[in-house]
Amino acid sequence: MLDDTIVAIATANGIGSISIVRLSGSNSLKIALQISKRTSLTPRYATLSKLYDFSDELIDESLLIYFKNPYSFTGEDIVEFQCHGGITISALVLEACIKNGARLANPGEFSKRAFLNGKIDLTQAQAISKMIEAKSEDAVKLLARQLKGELKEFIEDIRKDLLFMLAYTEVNIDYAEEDLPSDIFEQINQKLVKISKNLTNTLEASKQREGLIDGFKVAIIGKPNVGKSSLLNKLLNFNRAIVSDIAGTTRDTIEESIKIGTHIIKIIDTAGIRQTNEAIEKIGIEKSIQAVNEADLIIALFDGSRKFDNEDNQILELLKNNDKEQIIVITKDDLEVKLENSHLLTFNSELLKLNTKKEIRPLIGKIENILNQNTLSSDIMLISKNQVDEVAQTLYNINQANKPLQTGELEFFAHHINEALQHISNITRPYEHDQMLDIMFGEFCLGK
Ligand SMILES: Nc1nc2c(ncn2[C@@H]2O[C@H](COP(=O)(O)OP(=O)(O)OP(=O)(O)O)[C@@H](O)[C@H]2O)c(=O)[nH]1
Ligand SMILES: [Mg+2]
Repeated sequence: MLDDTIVAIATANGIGSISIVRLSGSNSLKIALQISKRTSLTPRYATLSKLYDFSDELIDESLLIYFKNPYSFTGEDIVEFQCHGGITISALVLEACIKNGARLANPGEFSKRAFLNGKIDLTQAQAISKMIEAKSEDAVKLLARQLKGELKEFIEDIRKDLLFMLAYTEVNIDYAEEDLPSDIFEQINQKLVKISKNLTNTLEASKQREGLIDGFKVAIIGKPNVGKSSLLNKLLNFNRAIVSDIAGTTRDTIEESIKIGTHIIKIIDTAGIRQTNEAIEKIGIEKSIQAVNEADLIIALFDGSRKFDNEDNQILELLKNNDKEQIIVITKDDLEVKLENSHLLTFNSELLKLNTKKEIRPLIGKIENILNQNTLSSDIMLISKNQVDEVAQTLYNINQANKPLQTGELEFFAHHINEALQHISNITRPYEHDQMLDIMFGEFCLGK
């Protein structure tokens, strides 16, 4: 039900100097006046006021801000209570609101109302939820662009072009051709080519930077005993993983978060990969391979103090068979060199020699460079799987529409454009065909 009034604690649940309780809905002002025993609140003014519970006992003195509809985040009447911090005071204010008729909001319900009231579209709603969990400064900046409406405008432009094509094609199918501009199909063709190019770029840019929003994953791999766990510990600056000279020490993947440059990344230490009949080690090795598949960047370790062997070769094969970013490291640089580099020189990337007991700054620098390459650009970016899927479907239909346009099979062409329109609209605001055609026909003013 949209006309009930919802309430929630908007700030994180914990100790802090202020916590905010937020009401939204038609009874927000009435409830706030009851709790504060005031007769009015001026919209957009901060009013210092005492607050009382249902049995008239004083619970806090807080700042109240009233946002009158439609000039609020949700488009409804909103009142925010900026109470003193901590868990207890905000819980008391929340309870007072509920006793006075508000309902506890469901997760995301404020944003949902903003969407339903047309204050934000789906791209902006998604940007808000991702922003809260953003793992890097670049991700925040990108999401801020999206919140401002960058993706929304990009999609809107494509939508308008598709609608233009569809409207003219349907008119052409249904009415006489002489009413239409003579170069209409050339115009449509040009728009089609432009959209296809833009969407292809967007998909590619988004795939390259997949880890930007959810945090990049970096997997450390290598045969047993090369020094993977030693490297993890060094990166974390504490002894997180057991290190020993027994091959097969790490049995399970170990995931930790660290900050490199402006990025919070997930670093994964894996079980050494080798042939084994040992059941548990086998499961661990399967998880290592899974970590390789899920990672954005692979750090592959080779032991400089041992000769290149079959186990190293297995790691090389893994690297050759995927297109992830890779850093090749030769470990134990302090010991006598026995590894023949020739096996590793098949790779384009330079070999980084490391002694994990000493300095690993060159490696950190290299990781940071790779992460930076995969971050901000002026390209339009998609931030979720559903956006990527919908754009891919749109692009598919745009490309399918090309042939029937050339051969004059306008029904087929219209079918694909219509499909494209449905998919692109799912990103911002699901679309209803009849309604939109009415609008477009009105706008085109064919006057017939
Ligand atoms: N001299 C030297 N020894 C190292 C270096 N890095 C690691 N080691 C030693 O190599 C041995 C294996 O190190 P780990 O970090 O446990 O190796 P791992 O790759 O995690 O091994 P598994 O978990 O068994 O796959 C330990 O005895 C480490 O102390 C290094 O840079 N120099
Ligand atoms: Mg280990």
